[in-house]
Amino acid sequence: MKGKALALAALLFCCAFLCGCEPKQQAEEPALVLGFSQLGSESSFRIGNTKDIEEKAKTYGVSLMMDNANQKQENQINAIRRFIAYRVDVIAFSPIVEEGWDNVLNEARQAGIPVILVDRTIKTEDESLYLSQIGADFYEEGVMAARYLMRKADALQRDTLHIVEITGTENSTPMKQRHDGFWDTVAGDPRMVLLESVNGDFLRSRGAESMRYLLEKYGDQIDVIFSHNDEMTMGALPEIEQAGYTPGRDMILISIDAGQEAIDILKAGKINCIVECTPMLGSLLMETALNVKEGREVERVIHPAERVFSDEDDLSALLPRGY
Ligand code: GYE
Repeated sequence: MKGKALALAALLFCCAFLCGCEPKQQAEEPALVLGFSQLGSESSFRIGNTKDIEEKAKTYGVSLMMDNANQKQENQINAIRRFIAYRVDVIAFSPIVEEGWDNVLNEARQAGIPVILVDRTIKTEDESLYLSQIGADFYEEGVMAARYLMRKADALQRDTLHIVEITGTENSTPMKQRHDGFWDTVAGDPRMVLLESVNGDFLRSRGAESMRYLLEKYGDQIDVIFSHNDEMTMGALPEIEQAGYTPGRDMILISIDAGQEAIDILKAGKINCIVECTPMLGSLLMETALNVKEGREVERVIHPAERVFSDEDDLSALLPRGY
């Protein structure tokens, strides 16, 4: 026993000695320092997007400075200024609204720091203020939602469908483009009649409020609810049920994002169609930022592939959504 203990002690001593003699491992230099201003945490899309960017930064050896602006443009501008002061290699941000970025982006340019837009885009006189936009084709999402509704109208043999729309954040890219894509597509179809479009700011609470207002005003005139994201749809659902209607049957619900919670409700028959908007943009962002740092050309607009999930599909084998 004593012999064994001695042998073990000797072994431990040797190990400690050998480790001590080994050159200390240098802390690895990050591949790049990336400042990212996230716009907030308003939805499962946003939370999934933040998580994916954090995870992919680790995978790609990128040192990430992440700031959450809590739904305020002013906070995003301050974060971008901090990234400039810190002299990060690349700045990325998800602009909450489209306008009002030129000053701060000019400051980034003067400091020689390249900028990438994630998810949403901006309006600017000077397109060279950012190198690339990585995000969904929101116009196409609106088109896909409208095409589903036209197929549904055919299937139900309806002459008229009265539609209410609950839109996302005013002046944000997804709000504008989803609206345009949808209404441009149904424009030539006389069955599609807009009752009213209200703003729900992409929030569950505002989705509920909007739905209450619409139900009080239009009641059973409402045939279709086109909601610009899952969060607002899920806010609207209990209101519809409390008003005595069966969502998915008495009223057609169309949503966007396709996070797990909404997909489960679609499978249960209370949502009819969800257009995918994937928040998994982390890998594309890391690859683009690394290319930018190396001075390689990058694509101006990068859209992830997206699809539609609806009551037309068999979704039993669908993999977990991850957000
Ligand atoms: O659809 C919504 C989120 O900008 C695409 O923002 C994104 C939208 C997404 O809050 O849920």
